[in-house]
Amino acid sequence: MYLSSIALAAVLFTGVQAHFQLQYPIPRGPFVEDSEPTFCDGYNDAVSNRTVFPLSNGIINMNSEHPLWTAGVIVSTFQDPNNFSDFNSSSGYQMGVQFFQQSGEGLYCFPIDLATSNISGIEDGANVTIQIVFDGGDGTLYQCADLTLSANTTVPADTTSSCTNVTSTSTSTATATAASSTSTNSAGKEVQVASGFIVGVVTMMMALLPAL
Ligand SMILES: [Cu+2]
Repeated sequence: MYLSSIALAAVLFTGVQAHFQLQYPIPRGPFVEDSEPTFCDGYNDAVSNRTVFPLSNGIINMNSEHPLWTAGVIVSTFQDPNNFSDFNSSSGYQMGVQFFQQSGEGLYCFPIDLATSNISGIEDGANVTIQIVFDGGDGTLYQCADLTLSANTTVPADTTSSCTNVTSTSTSTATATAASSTSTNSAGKEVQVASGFIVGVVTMMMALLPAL
């Protein structure tokens, strides 16, 4: 009896500790754990006080409370995207960051370069919404941030300084360039392996995104 109570408490504790929280850019509203399995963490409408966000070399900063997880970012160019289809185009979900898998709990940063995303309507001054899609093993979770893109702004210093796993966004840009070139250096090979791995993750995650 005593042991089973401990086991139940452990399960409940895990549930409370789970999920992820978007740190930067600031989400539509305060984190609501119970709503995170739904569109934009339950916040259906765009906010009026948008974050002015870098058109190029942006960063997403989030806190993962799962040890192994997959994440990606979908983008809408609607003024008030309030359902998943607003993040879609005729060719599928508009990806700001392709799905990737990562291990580790705590703060994590990853680059987002919307200028090179090939999404129609992405330009200096555009109002867009990004939705972070996350799966740490207990279902697909969502948080949104409403942005105004700017070619003349950069990620705040206090955000970049907390990104211990990301030393430079320009490094990431260089890596992406290497992936599409015929370079045969060690960095290029590493990227090619990663790309093949990501294809599998994308296939898995696309099945978890709502069909449109
Ligand atoms: Cu969770």
